[in-house]
Amino acid sequence: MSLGEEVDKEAYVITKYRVTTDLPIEKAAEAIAAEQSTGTWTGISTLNDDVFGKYAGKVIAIEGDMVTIAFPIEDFSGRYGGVPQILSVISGNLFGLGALKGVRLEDAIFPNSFLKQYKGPKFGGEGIRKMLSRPERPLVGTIVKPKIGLSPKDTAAYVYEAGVGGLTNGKDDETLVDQNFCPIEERTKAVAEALDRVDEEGGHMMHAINISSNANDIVQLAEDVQKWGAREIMVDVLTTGFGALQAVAEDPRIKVPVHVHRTMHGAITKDPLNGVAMRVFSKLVRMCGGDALHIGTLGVGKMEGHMDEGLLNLDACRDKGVPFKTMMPVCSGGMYPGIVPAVIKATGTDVQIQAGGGVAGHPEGVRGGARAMCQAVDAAFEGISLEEYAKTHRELREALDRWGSK
Ligand code: RUB
Ligand code: CA
Repeated sequence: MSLGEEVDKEAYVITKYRVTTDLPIEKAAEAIAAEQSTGTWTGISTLNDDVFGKYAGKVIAIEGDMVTIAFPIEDFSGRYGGVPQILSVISGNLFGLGALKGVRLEDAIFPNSFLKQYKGPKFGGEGIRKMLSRPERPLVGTIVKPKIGLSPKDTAAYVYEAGVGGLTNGKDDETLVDQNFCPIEERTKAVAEALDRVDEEGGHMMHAINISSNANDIVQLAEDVQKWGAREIMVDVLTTGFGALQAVAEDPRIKVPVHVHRTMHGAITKDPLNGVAMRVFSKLVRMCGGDALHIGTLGVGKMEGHMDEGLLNLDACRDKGVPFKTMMPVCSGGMYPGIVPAVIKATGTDVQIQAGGGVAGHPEGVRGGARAMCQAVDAAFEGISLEEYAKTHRELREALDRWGSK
């Protein structure tokens, strides 16, 4: 195979790298292809033509600084290995190559026959919508704030207020798991009781309990929190690991959706010339069974991120070309009512809009903040301007007065 040649898409994992180097780009591309497949730093007597032909990564295109490399599907492990082994090939040692000033894995395209080894989301966006009896409108969520420090009782009180204010989703923050001030068993039970009370008052809400923990604990902990009444669980995928996410999501005993947080992704995804694009992680999360995943606020909220990157993440959640249910994309990070229409305009309505400070910081407290977020979502869904909607919706008016709009 040579540059420009068509490849059999079922026989290769196709990867795209943005490369910054002083070497001729062809040489740099070959170095990546070799390092990540059969190569080492010098010629070796044990590499014969047969092995090279079957297993070597092949540079199939170079456009500007973008290099496309096809890795034979045989380079990827079968029964054992999973995403850890995939990452080790497509985003492994190459980052250490001295010849490269920068390299960023922008995309990875897997053959559908390969993807079929994975189960994907058990519930997906549609399943979550069904559980919440909310077929069309964007889901509206909150992250309990302050992110740490509240007791189980105070956490449950927050969740109750959010639920009666109309929110569909709540979640623990990414750093809260089982600290002394808020043990997970007590918190899960208290939140479950709060959600039951929300149901009794006509609401529909789920709250994701953060179970991010060690590999030898996480599946058992998922089962435990489910037994204690959790309606959803949360995994910080990059700190906990894709294998752990997959183990939890694929466990047949787990019958609640998995909300996936991407804390730490910025360390890897933020530099436009080095690292791994979030889109690649989004694809892997979907393979491993995440039902909902943070995708950023498409350049609007506090976590920066570019609109284009956000749209690529969105596409990874919803792409119908892969054999999995779609994931619910979660827009979160510096969200408040005034920016909801701009975000929904970019994402469409099949999205979870989520605010922590933008709910808890409302002048009327959590219930008022929940109402204001729901009102903003309703206005955007119905195509009414926030200013117009706020004439008849007090909580939205107060939110606009406090935080403005974009
Ligand atoms: C947001 C928050 C989440 C961020 C993470 O809180 O707690 O951790 O969404 O960022 P707040 P991302 O609403 O108060 O800003 O979603 O980009 O991964
Ligand atoms: Ca957070």
